[in-house]
Amino acid sequence: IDADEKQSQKVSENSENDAGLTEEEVVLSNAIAEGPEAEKALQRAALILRLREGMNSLSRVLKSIEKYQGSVCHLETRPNQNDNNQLDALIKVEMTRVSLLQLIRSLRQSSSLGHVTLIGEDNISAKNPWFPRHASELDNCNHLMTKYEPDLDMNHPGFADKEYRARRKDIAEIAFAYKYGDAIPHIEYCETENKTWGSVFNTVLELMPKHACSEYCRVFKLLQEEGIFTAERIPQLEEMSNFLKRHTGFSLRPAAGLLTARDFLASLAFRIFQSTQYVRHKNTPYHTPEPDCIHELLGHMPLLADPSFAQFSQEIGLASLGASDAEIEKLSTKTLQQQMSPVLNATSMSWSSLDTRDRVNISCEILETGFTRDSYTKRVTLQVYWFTVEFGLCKESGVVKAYGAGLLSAYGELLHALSDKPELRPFEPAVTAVQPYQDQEYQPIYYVAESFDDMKDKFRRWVSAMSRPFEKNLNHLFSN
Ligand code: HBI
Ligand code: NLE
Ligand code: FE
Repeated sequence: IDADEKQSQKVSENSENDAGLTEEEVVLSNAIAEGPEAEKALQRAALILRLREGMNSLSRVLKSIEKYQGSVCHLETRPNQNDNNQLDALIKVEMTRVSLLQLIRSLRQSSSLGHVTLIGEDNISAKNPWFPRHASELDNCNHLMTKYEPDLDMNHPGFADKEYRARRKDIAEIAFAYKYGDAIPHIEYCETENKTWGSVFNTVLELMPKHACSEYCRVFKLLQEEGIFTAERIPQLEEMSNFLKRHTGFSLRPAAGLLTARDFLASLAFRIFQSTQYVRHKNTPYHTPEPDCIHELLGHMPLLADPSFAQFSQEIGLASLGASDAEIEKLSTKTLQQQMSPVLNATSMSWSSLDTRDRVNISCEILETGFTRDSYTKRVTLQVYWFTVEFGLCKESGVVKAYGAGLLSAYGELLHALSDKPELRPFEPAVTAVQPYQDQEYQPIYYVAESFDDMKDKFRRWVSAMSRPFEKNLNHLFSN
């Protein structure tokens, strides 16, 4: 295994060949040209699992790997440091990319294996990157980050509320079961949920004229006129999806929670927005740490129905396909998985080959992520999506307005952003792409575009500098 690994590390080093392309870029173009053949290639991945029922869970995981025709190359287990009845396992597998995605999908759906949690995975191969070529393949793009979930995060407003967690889980299961082409399931929202929506809705309605950009206000009114936006009830994803389709061709599919940036951005390339369906906890209408349907509906939908903004969103999505992890980071926010990748790389060498102190640290970092937020929220994160689509500000006749969805769905942060507390800086993609920030509290820094159009122009120029030799071939993938 070790010899193999050195070999593959060598291949992924960016040595240039005659055509001036890096080896990675050549392989990327070949992968596109090979099409379905490339999908059959075997690849190796490291999975880190928490086995809540110890060895019993392990045998179920191994059966599942066998079922997807994968082979196990390496397996280590050790008792969980907090609970000796639980096991932590590092399993290295070799299988086709598609089977791997299916396996991961089934591991993510805890109910199918019972009490197994996938803590980390390291399966994005620079040699043979997989990305969806058709909207139906988004069925494989539903990887969640175990970040900010109420089950894992003590600071989540719903952490102590068992009933809330059960409800959130039920709604998330619906998203896991969803397949391309299905009708979006109708959710019967209860009175509490509708009331939470109503209070956010009414506050946004009140703040909008002064603080929201004109494109947002325009579509918001349209949604009110059509009876989709009212204070009384949470709009269904299905009716919102139909509204978007008519205006920009965007549509929705349900998501179970905070998706990895890679999966989330990939869907935008197909003009599909993956939307959560559960509602934030009633105690914190003004702000919640994870995306919920109030964030998606009130924050994202109005601008996705704006043709020029929809185009911009799709371009971010297209730019993300086949992009390297580093580029995805710049396009989005650094995902938990990517933040962990140095750790995962070390881990995939083998736990036992590391010195004992490192091993302890690694175990804390990976296995405690849900609990020790501080260990990663202070890490440097890099993003453009974050400072535009989520938290962007722009000028309108000299007045600063909000267009970011994370502001328009969280009036606590909206008022903070437009107060004199945060620092406002002019928007520049190359700068925002390397801007460190904390993603757990209100942002200390926001970027202000001269105008909406200026922001989009600047973004396009920046993206065109990303090296993707196969880009010219992308169009035919989307011709249907
Ligand atoms: N997942 N369900 C969902 N909704 C989002 O709005 C969302 C996401 N994952 C990542 C994300 N947004 C962005 O903030 C960037 O990381 C791409
Ligand atoms: N903080 C946002 C809100 O409260 O609406 C949700 C998360 C956006 C990334
Ligand atoms: Fe969002």
